[in-house]
Amino acid sequence: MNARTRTTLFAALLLTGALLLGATLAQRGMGGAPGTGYGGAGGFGMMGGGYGGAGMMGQGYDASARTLDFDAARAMIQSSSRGATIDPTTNTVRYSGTTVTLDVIAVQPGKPDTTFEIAGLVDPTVEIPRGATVTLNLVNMDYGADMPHGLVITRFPPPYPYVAMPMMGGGPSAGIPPLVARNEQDLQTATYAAGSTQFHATTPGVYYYLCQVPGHAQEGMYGKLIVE
Ligand SMILES: [Cu+2]
Repeated sequence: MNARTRTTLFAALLLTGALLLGATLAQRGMGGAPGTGYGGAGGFGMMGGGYGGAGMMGQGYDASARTLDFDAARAMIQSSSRGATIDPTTNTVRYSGTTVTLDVIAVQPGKPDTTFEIAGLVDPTVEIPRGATVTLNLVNMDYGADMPHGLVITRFPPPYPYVAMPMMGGGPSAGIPPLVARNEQDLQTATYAAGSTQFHATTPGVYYYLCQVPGHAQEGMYGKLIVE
């Protein structure tokens, strides 16, 4: 970890702490499991204050965290294609129906650094039908103490500055706070932090999903999300 990455991590911790202020929602499924999030007991925050913006997509502020083993993380890579129409040419993943499960991998092994993978595509455009209830799952498969990754959905378009969050005006509509990197280099024996949240895609339009860890969205860790 060099000085810059240490600074990045520290900034991420500060950011996460700030987001926890005012978070009062009951926590769900977060009781223990060291290493699944920041701050230990009670530390894996709800989206409360900082995320309670305009509610453009409604009810996206609750999140829960858990730890997956390699098989479970791999199963999530596989399930990320389920129910989706995948177009590698346009780098688009389209979902249909009223219930959508959106499985997102942060830095899937074998893919580029500082990216999201959905259905095998890197930072794809995601299309979701209007009115769908979306379960958003994120697993961080990256390695390195300086490699937490989270995900927020916002109207705010790229390019993103080093610290993207304050630029978002009314705030993100949904998201998952940063998840720690996997705990060891060996993929088979490592454990992986995962988080989930639900939101309703109530308002059509163009949104963006991005990693809120400082520097990551600036480096390109984002994609477009269209509610049709
Ligand atoms: Cu990130």
